[in-house]
Amino acid sequence: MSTPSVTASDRGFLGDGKYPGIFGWILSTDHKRIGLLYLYSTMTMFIIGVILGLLVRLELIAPGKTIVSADTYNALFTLHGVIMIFLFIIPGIPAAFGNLFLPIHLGARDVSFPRLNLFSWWLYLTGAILAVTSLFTGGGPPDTGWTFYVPFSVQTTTNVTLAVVAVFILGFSSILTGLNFIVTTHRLRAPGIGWGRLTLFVWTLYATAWVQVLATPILGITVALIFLERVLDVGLFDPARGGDPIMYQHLFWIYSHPAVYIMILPGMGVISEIIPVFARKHIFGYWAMALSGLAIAFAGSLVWAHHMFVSGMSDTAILVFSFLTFIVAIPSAIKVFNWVATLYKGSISLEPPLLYALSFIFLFSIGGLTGLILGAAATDIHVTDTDFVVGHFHYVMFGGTGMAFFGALHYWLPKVYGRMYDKRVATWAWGIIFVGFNLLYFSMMVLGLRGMPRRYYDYVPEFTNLNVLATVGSWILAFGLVVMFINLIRGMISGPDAGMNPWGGKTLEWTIPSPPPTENFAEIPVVTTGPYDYSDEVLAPEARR
Ligand code: HEM
Ligand SMILES: [Cu+2]
Repeated sequence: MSTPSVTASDRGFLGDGKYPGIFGWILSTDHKRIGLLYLYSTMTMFIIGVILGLLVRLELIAPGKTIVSADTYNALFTLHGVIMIFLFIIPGIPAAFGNLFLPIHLGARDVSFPRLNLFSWWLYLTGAILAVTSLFTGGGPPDTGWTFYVPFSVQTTTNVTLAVVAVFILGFSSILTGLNFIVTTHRLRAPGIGWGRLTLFVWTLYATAWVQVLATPILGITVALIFLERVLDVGLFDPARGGDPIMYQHLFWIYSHPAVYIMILPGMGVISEIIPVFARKHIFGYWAMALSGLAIAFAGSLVWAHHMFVSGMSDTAILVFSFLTFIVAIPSAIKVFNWVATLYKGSISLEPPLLYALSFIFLFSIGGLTGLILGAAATDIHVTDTDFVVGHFHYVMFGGTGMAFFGALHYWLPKVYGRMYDKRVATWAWGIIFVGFNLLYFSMMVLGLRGMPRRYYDYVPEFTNLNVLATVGSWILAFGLVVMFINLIRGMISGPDAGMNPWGGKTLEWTIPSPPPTENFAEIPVVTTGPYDYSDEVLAPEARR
């Protein structure tokens, strides 16, 4: 393969927009520019979310009032949750990195519907703006928790009405992106890319897209019902008028549990890209990896009521949902096993992307195993609505998807910008994040086991020590994040030339210049090997840099 060399002045898709200045971005239909729009917007939301999380933690450093009133506290954790879930973690990997790399992995020039793709971003932006507007308008920031449970969400005077409209719009953005990815994967694969040669990142995006398309409408309906209740007072969830509040919880979790897989599957895809590259080995069990993603998406759609073991359900229902929950652990464990098996006897280079991938495996496994404790009704009833749950889902969402997101930043940004960050600083930042993370969320899990309830403003003095530890952990974590971001931003602005293939990857993005040209490929590639074929490289360690 020829190696077109890239000069620093050749900015590829970053250089030539169709329109001048900012319009070349916000009106661009280039999947890479849209991917970057998503990246910038989801990162902004992440930073806002982190600040809110830090405030929640600061309030909890001591019993009683520390910095805010009880009502403000309720708003803080609600906004933290809403922003992190709907504006960061759900769109994060698929919309940002999926847009950037799905077409390239398929050997295509763009997604199937580029204008629809741009429209999805505009919907996202509209939803984000409305969500932020809901803080300052109506009765002020929503205080229901990100789950919007009835009856409180239809009674509170805070601006839930606007917040659910925002979520409704964000849902459409998610559905349209999903549709686009499904069609693109079916229709735009380059010659030679059969289903057995898709990258695992594409496989997980594909599985995710189906969940987005099938489950998100249910969320749309659910929040639309809250809107109806608040505006027209229909009584759908009011037992006195023949309604049912439990019905709301079913509707909410029929979407929101599968949404957990919308969050985690693309993260698993990222990890499956990183590990073979830095272990210099073919991924272990390609088909098991590809199909376990679909299995997770399918089985994960059947387990929603494990969030409702204490809400009032028949014993039979509890048993069935508990059993189904354990089933999901199987394909998840297959993935963990295969990653480890890929690393086994690999020629491992501990570069920053791999460090994040390793911490993903470790933290996601803790998240998954504590999930089993919550999936068993007997133990769940003991720890439900405690900080144990909060610790658990941060291990999965932040320790899992968040770490995958950071891994993706370190793996792919050199491709996107053509520049390299300082790897030593990146390694330090990773270490600081890892320590802070565990201090914060492990303390919260222990607190939960001891009975510290979730979403509580005040607590008994016995819980003080662990709460201080968790809050100090949040500062260490935040410090690590700042170092990581500054290092990445500096690297992308003024770092050294990264070259076409800094990691020695085998997937298609590493065969084109960095940054990629607007059309990706001068000629549509003809693919003759699988994406993780390292058989030719056993004797060429210099290719690793
Ligand atoms: C520095 C980063 C973070 C800190 C300090 C933090 C802290 C917290 C704390 C203390 C709570 C519990 C609030 C309470 O129950 O009283 C919480 C809840 C929550 N966090 Fe985080 N978190 C962080 C990052 C994240 C990330 C990355 C995500 C998503 C991937 C996330 C999603 C959530 C959700 C969904 C809730 C539940 C909100 C609710 O109960 O309605 N957090 N967070
Ligand atoms: Cu669930």
